[in-house]
Amino acid sequence: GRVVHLADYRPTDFVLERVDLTFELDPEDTKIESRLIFHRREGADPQAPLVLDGDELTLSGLLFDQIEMDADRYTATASSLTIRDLPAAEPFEVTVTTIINPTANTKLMGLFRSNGIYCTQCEAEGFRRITYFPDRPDVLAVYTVNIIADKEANPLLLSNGNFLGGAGYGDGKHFAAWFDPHPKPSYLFALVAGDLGLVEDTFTTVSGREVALKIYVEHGKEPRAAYAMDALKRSMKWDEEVFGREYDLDIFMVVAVSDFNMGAMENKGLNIFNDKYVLADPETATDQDYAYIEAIIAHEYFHNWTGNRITCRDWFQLCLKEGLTVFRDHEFSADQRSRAVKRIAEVRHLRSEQFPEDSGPLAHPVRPTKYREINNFYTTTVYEKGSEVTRMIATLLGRDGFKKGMDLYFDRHDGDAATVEDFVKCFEDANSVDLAQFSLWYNQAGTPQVTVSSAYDEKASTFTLSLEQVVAATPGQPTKEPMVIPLSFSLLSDDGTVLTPSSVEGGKVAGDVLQLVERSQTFVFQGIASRPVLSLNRGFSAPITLHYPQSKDDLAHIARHDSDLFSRWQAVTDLALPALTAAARNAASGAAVESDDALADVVVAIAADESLEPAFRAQVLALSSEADIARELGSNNDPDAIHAGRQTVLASIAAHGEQTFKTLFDTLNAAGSAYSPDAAGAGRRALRNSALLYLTFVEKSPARAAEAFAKADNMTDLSQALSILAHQFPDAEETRAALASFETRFADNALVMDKWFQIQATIPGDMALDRVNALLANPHFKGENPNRVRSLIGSFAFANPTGFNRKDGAAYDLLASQVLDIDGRNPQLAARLLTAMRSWRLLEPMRADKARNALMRIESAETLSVDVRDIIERMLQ
Ligand code: B3K
Ligand code: ZN
Repeated sequence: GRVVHLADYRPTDFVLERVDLTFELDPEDTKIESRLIFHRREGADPQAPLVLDGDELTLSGLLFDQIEMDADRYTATASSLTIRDLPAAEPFEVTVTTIINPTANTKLMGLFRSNGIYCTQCEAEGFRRITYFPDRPDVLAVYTVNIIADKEANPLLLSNGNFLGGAGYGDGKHFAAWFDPHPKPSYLFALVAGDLGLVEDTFTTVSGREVALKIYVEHGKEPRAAYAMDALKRSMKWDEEVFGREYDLDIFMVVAVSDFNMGAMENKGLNIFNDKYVLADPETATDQDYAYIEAIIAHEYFHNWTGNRITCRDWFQLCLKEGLTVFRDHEFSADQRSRAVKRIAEVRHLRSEQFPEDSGPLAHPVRPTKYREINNFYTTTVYEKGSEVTRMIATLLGRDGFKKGMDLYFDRHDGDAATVEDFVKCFEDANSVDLAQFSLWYNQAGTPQVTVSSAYDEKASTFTLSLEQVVAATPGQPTKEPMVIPLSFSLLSDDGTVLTPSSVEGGKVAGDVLQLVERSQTFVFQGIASRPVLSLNRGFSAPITLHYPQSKDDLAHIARHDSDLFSRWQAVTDLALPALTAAARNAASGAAVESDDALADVVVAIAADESLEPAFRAQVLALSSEADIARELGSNNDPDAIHAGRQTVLASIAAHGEQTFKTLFDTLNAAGSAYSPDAAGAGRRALRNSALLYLTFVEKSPARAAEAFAKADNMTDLSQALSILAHQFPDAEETRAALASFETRFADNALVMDKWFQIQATIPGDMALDRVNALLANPHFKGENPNRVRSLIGSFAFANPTGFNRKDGAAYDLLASQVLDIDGRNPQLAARLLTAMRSWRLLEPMRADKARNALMRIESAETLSVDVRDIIERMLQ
């Protein structure tokens, strides 16, 4: 539990040349023999000992150059192995033997078993749970892996790289050998053994090499891997075409397992996936599931270059691979689907997850400077804000400038363990620019607040824009420097055409992007013949909060005319937010909520506009979430009032647009046409299901949703109908019947049962806690399966604002008890669940008080993992 500081980085004293691992697999007694060849780094202290990392290990053998090592030359503890009196220059070999119990490994880090399958998770520091090793990302070596196991139980023996060969032994065992020619850090090591079904295909790379593609899933589930395979081939092609990156081994494997702490892992040549992000067919997966599978298959594949070929020098540089790779998967999905709708979804996610993190007790820079537990830094700030920072580089340098920088990065750093500075320098060198001030985005936490005012001078034909930026204090960073904020803009005339200024003074403007670089700055646009309507931060060019008081008319003008669909969506959102916050305030004070016809007009008109893609219209109809409204209100939040106010606004839009919603529901009825998971089909289903939701507000009856549930021929429609029933009519007989039929039909499908738990855990209101308690006792609930825990406890805490924030604080107590219980077996999962309460200080005082009590109960527990201790202490600071 020591704090690690970026400033303390130094290279290892010893260079690791090669690694030879032999695994003798056994469910409870797996023996690992690890032969490591080292030499002392030139210039290193000739007396320095070799210190290897361990975690819950016991040493059962140690050889030096194949001879048993003298006991006085080494010290072994559970967490380290220190070897002294080592040669000053010549290479030497250390052979370490450990014995571990994969079945007892409930942390799901290192080597563990999932449904009888042996598998590994080594990022960030799981390899040290297998054997003593220099377990840090800047130690790169070439690995040979031998796996020995019972043949009948484990016909499949997999590791990284290319298959060397295998053979049977007389005693029912067999072995396989793998060699990975690409030097890699230990966090990219993987091993899988067991009995799995296989889906095979091939991909021919741009230079004509044939790559074998293999996806391993549980027997019987092979047909559900077809979409993942398709997504993989599209990813490989896209990376060649867009980033010029070709795959570099003869084989690429994906293994799907059911017990996994995260989404997936990019191990070299052997990706291991949470099966949630591999398995899909129309009957069991929603359109959202398909979109996630496409994005995550792509993300892990793209890591082969951004993460594996070029890795991180230390874990502070995590965004170097994660932010960049998220940017790459976002661009991939944008190219495969609707770019605008994808961007809207990204921004929604950023605002609802990253903005709260960035303004709360867990705020940290995209590149942190210290950590106690690195697993707690796989955050939305490192991933999603990291991606936004990469996107801003692309916006500032333009498409060609960005490409030049990326090409230089791949060229210059292939095979390296690199830093954020290395990355930024490539863009500077390739474009002859200075990105020093821009780099503050990596180092300063907090979401910049940009306040804007504007004035038009008709006589002078000038439009004046004044901008001011402020970044609030965050933990450890009381004061901030001004950042480089690239703002894409458009000046719209009365008829919606774009006005082009003859010149601009006051700062740098390149094309349609202006750069705010000072604390406050005024831009004057010359030659503007009529009063323009300014559309600012188009496409969400900068991850900021914009305060620009625009009239309803101006927002409606943008919503009608901007050529950027994202900005049109943003304008509608800006129109709707004041209505939603007013409704929440009124609900809190008991005042009647007035309906806003102007807003309803705009929303319904967009819903009915056939010239717009259905997915976009569905995004508009979704309105801001309760969490968005809470953020807008700031502090002293009453989740019940926010919920009640939002329901009223939905009802008034529903009443206003009843005919439109009926037409949409009837005409978008896809029954009869075969289901296809493509973006267009998904968009139609999304729009139809939004129409269904609005209609239930008008009809105040579960009948239509119950009928939709009965007629649904795919999981998207089925689960949407079930959600509407459960969330709008929790006590109806139709809801009880639908939940029961869903349970009976899908009892054997864990991923679908996760949806059953999730839908019920997110039913709003005071009964939610009792429901969650009953579900915890349901025989389908499996506390050792992370997906199931997230679908019940995670959904309740993260996505049920009224139910979780009940006034008596009992739900906070439930979460506290669950966190403590889960912490005993799976600290990473426990720490992640706990972050659901990171915004507790923004609640109204009574609730905040109850939340603090629950958090203090966790803090005072006798034994806590480092993971949970780190989070709880930062949350209470
Ligand atoms: N790199 C992994 C995440 C590892 C998380 C370790 N706690 C998956 C990914 O980002 O692609
Ligand atoms: Zn990643």
